Amino acid sequence: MFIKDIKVFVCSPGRNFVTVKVITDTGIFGLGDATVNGREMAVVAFLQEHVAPCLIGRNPHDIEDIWQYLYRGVYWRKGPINMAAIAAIDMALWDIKGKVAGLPVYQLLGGKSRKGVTLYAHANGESITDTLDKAEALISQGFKAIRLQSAIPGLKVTYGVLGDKKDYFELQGNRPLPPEEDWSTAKYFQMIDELFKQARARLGDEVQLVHDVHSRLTPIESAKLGKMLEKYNLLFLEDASMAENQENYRVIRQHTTTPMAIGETYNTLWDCKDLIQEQLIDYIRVAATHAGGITSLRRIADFASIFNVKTAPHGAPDLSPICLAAHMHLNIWAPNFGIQEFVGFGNEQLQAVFKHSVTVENGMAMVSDEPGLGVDFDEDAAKELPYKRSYLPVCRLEDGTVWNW
Ligand code: GCO
Ligand code: MG
Repeated sequence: MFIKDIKVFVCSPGRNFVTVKVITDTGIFGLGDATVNGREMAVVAFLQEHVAPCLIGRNPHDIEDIWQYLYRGVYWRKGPINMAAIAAIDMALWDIKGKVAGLPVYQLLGGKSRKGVTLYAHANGESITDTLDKAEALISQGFKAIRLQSAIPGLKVTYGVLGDKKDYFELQGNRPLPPEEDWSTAKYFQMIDELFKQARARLGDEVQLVHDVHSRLTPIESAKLGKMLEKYNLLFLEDASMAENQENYRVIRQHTTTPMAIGETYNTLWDCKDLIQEQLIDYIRVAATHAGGITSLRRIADFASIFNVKTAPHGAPDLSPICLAAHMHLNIWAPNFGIQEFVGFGNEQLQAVFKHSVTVENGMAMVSDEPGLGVDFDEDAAKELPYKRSYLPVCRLEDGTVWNW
């Protein structure tokens, strides 16, 4: 069996997605997600020009050797574009191996460690009341864990709060240049305690609560926030501060017992090695698409398990259903799985392009027993929805200084 062709597609069913199809001489193919939001065409060119030519003729079963060839074998390691390309090839090869074996990928990883995959859903509101109305609706659908984001009074836009007018799955702004958003730490601190105070009063103590700070705070501000929210017993605070300098989390950890989660922008184990090894975080949120695929995420999960760090894979709408499928197989296997972020299955266009076999009931997702990853990609439907240039927003403080988005 050998790799005969590698096709790269970019389509926009509401948002841009980069999809890789690895085709073998037997006709069996595998699919991978290589989407890097706002940098899609860089991954397409990288895959077509620099990765695909090296793999034609190779045995698709050599997943580990191909991973090492593309990572260790290359002088230019790491980086989001490189690792997304490696990730997509890796997912596609696991998909092929499963299809050849007639087994779902989780069986190749070692089988199930649990019945189903617990999800956290998003409640995003224009006000605290609006956010909690949405949270109540999700709880009544069976969700046991909810991420709360509420608009910050006095700011034009708040991360994660799109209102009812916009579809979360649609292009962020759909503008040919990056939209701008504003930020004020002082205004945020005026809102955040009240959000969780009212949340516990209305939703009770049982529901698990999560909040994404989206890296807007300095380490000492994160420490203050964690301490302030301790009484509301969060499952975790996500991306409280940037951790390009992993030492930052030592400052946070010295002051608060609120659990910390980070990792959605990380590309390798090296980006989170110290955070895990020194037990500065509680959940590692790396995504298969952005951190080197199933081979790499399996390694990160195993490393994290030694230090009591759980996995909580990124599940934003800019990861394609192929990535969600890869996460599902990892989640059902990983002994140290924590929780999966979940924003729904997207609009009709998205579901027409990507066919998946994940089901959700009572806040829990089930992985199907289809061989491989259990996803399919409709090339014709994708062709009807061409790529549109789009950017994530840029953030500025109120005095105009560029800040972390
Ligand atoms: C999340 C993320 C996303 C990101 C998006 C950027 O926790 O779901 O923070 O909302 O902002 O994936 O590409
Ligand atoms: Mg996040």
